[in-house]
Amino acid sequence: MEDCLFCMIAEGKIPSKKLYEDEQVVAFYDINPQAKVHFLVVPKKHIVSAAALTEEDGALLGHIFAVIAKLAAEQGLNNGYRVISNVGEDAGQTVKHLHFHVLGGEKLPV
Ligand code: DGP
Repeated sequence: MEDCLFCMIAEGKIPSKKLYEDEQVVAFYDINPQAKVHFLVVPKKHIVSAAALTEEDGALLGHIFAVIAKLAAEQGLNNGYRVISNVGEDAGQTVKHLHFHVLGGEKLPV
């Protein structure tokens, strides 16, 4: 989708520090890290937020969480990590393309 930051990152039109990419998802480090390790896992398909997911996205979501687990292990997050997806204004969603924050590498505030 034009004018979507994460579509442009997924397409390589805007540079990012990528950790992983396959035909369905891309993962890259957050530009404004909120923990020692903070990366984003993003479907290449343009979905506005988790609120726009449908039953048809079930396999994609399963894949996303498998990728999150693999990357978290590779990043050494063996003591745990947090997965967050902000939905809408009240949650502070700034990029209107579904993404999962993965935070860890230290004890996170509760
Ligand atoms: P959210 O508030 O949930 O919509 O989070 C969006 C995140 O995206 C935020 O933590 C900062 C990150 N971000 C915004 N622009 C860029 C960018 O150009 N590159 C990277 N790597 N991250 C970005």
